[in-house]
Amino acid sequence: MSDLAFTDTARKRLDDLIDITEQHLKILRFKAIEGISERSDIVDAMWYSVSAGGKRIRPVLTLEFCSVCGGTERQALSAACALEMIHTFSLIHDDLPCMDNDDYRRGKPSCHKAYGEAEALLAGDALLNLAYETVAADESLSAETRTSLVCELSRSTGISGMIGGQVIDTTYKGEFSEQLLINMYSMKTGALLKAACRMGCIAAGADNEHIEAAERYAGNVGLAFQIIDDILDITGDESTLGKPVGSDAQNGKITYASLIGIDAAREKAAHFTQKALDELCIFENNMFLKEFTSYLLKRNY
Ligand code: GRG
Repeated sequence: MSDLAFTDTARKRLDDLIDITEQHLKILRFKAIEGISERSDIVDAMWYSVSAGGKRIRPVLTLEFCSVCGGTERQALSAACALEMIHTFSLIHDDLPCMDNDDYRRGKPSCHKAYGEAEALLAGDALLNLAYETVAADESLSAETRTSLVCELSRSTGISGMIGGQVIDTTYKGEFSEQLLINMYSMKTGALLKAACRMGCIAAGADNEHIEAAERYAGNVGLAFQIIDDILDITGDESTLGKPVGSDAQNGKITYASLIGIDAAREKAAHFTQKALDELCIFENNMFLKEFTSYLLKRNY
């Protein structure tokens, strides 16, 4: 297993990519409220959650895959922000009383705690729609690229992606096997990460060989990421995580960590991380992606 340190150069690159994303999200916020005459609580609720922080992993991956495929940041920026909006939407809905019923997210009261349940539901819905609009209305991209990006977004969030995974998570009453957990994680967490990496490549005009390698990379990162998430839900520190720990056990959820034990789950996460790293060899200038991938495995938040 490679054990790359997160160097100052990689830290600086990560901070820059997060900054670029957050600056553009602010611009999109102002564009979104143009033409709305009344101040709306929904707009506040949407941006309360978007601007609450978060690791911005999906936009970072989109921007970086675009870069390693020879594209510019501008080419991937609307895709990156759209992904963060959809991700934030999924967190808002995931915290609702009818789902995980969590009171804290990203170190703040969850959206429904701050704004009410109906407002949180609608803020999530509005973010999903704004995400599609953001990509579809980006006139700096060709119509063909925009169509491909919107297809990636809708497929990854739909019934064969994030929603499908969440359906299994919330409704499956049978016994969870390791394979069923892997399938659920691939849909619930992996699908949006796959879209993030694929969309970066597509925005840069990359060929199928690179798009498919990015997808395999993301599939493995998604599994490692969700397994680490499970472990942190048992061993993590609430103030560092910015959300409650023990939520899975409280909701009676079987996770990879509870099924096979924390140490074995850590080994699995390392195994999937190595598989992800192996997929990066066909990309030039992949040093940041390699360091970032290893950094995700060691995260404590
Ligand atoms: C979004 C179309 C759509 C439907 C919603 C509620 C739901 C259906 C899906 C839930 C998906 C979900 C919450 C998956 C968990 C993924 C995960 C590990 C989230 C945490 O991601 P981080 O750690 O969060 O990147 P931050 O806060 O850092 O951005």
